[in-house]
Amino acid sequence: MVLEGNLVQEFETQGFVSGIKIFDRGEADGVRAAFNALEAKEGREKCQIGLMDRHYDQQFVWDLGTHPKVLDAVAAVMGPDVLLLATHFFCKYPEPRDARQDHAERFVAWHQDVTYWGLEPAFAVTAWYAVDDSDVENGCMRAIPGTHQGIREHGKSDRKGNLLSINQEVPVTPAEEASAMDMPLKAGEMSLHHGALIHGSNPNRSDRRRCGLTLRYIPPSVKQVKLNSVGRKYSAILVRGEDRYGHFEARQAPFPVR
Ligand SMILES: O=C(O)CCC(=O)C(=O)O
Repeated sequence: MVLEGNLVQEFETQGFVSGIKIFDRGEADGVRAAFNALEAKEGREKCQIGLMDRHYDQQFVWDLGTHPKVLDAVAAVMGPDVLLLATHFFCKYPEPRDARQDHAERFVAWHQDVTYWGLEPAFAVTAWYAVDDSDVENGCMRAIPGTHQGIREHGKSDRKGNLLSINQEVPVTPAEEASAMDMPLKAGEMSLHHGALIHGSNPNRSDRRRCGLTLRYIPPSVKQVKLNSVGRKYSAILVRGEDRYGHFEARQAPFPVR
């Protein structure tokens, strides 16, 4: 059992759980080597936030998105029927030390994922898999516990360097800011967060890369009623259980499930 009962309860009250072990060191190194090869092909600039839905052409991404341990954990908090909606790498590289004045450190502003995804009901679960060790120094994921109970209006960040697609940011109170929790992970571990949870991440102030792969899941009862923030209609693949709704066009699995 990947997620014990108390962790399911933690997810329900906090909106996230962290430190779920998927792979041991050796297996995690294998995933990192596969990502390194992709990075060498695509270049660092693109790897920051430009690698979307690579489960359609990268077997290692597909293998992660359909890994039984990942899906057991997702199903524990979401229910037995699971669609893989999207995948997206978030890579923050060490910032130049001799930063010029106009250099803006890359960070991820506070936001709720489902705000701009056009889903109804606005619900999804993200598994954030650590390709690299991810800690406070290199800008691990952070979240404000218990903020997943409703959608708030977002504005634009007035800070340069926000990696989010349309520079969105949700205002939070000083008390909420003070209650934020870090989610450090070793490579091969993952966290799960609710699509309405307020989360983000600070700049990478280490000399190490911080790469995470987000795997986005929804139950088949969710439909897309509007295009997402980048004008895109999702396709979704059933990866666990049954789809009794058929809201998304059935799409073939790109690789066999291992
Ligand atoms: O990787 C990060 O720092 C942010 C990821 C994120 O915002 C997300 O999973 O929605």
